[in-house]
Amino acid sequence: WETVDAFAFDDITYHRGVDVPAVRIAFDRPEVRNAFRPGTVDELYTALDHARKQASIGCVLLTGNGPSEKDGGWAFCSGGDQSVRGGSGYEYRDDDEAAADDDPAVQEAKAGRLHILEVQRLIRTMPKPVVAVVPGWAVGGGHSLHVICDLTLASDEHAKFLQTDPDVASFDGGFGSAYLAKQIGQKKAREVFFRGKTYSAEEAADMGMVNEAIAHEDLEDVALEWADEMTQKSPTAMRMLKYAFNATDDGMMGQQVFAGEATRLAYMTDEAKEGRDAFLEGREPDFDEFPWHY
Ligand code: 1HA
Repeated sequence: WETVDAFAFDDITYHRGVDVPAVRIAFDRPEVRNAFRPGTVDELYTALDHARKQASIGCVLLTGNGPSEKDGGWAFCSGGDQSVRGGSGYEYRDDDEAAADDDPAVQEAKAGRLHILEVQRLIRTMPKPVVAVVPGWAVGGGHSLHVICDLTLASDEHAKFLQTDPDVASFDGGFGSAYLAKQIGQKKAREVFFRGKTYSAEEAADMGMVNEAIAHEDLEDVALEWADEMTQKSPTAMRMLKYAFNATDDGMMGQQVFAGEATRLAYMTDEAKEGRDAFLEGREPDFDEFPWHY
């Protein structure tokens, strides 16, 4: 990996593969089990959006750095940082970088943040696979993040999957719960939230929310191998497949995202060029040479 120099992040790290056209984005707050505060979410969004826009990048690995220097614990992400949870969401406090915003109106709008949901939507709609690489705890909003990723690989030794949302009076009523039910079934998804039991990587794989449990020391290498495989495939086919998998669960937005790519493909045809050229040349379009395919 090499560092992506364009950014100076505090709460995450961002690397680009040297041999594989993938990026590695990692939560970097291991002392709090990689909990996210508003600035963490801002940085995560920036890095994901940057990765989304790189034509040379075909895969994103999302993970958590560790272990904690305090107690050796590993984490993917433990969800929202409860120490900065205010009356209506998570708040910029102390040294949280993104607090620096002079416009009072914007400051007010940013008072209580739940914008990890914007990150979820970005992961969902970015035209390349995002793999959750889970080296330890995936808890609360961190659990929901792994759920929304296209694939999940987890450490067979340290990964633990836990939903604490109702313990801390929070609830992800979108992808974190309802989409989880599509992955593991209604009974199991309700158990995950209603009981708050901790599941191992093996159990999570058996349930269908983890693709594979991997030996801890091999986790990142295997993730890179999967990225290597996926990035050798046709970018257009991969993009269309991701959006096809999403479409039935994403309503009109799912149709819009899928159809947008169909439009892009249609724009590449001579038929579309004739439509454009006729307008620009101020004449009627002539589509006679283009058959009504069936
Ligand atoms: O549900 C949502 C949302 C829903 C809709 C829209 C937006 C949402 C945004 C966020 C969320 C949520 O994420 S709600 C759920 C919030 N997260 C939690 O309830 C998890 C809280 N943490 C734990 O349950 C445990 O810490 C753990 C299972 C992750 C790990 O346990 P372990 O290994 O026993 O470690 P522990 O000693 O508890 O934690 C190590 C340190 O990390 C502690 O700090 P220390 O005593 O060393 O100073 C602990 O306080 C800190 N820490 C862990 N998780 C968090 C945290 N600090 C702040 N926030 C955390 N989430």
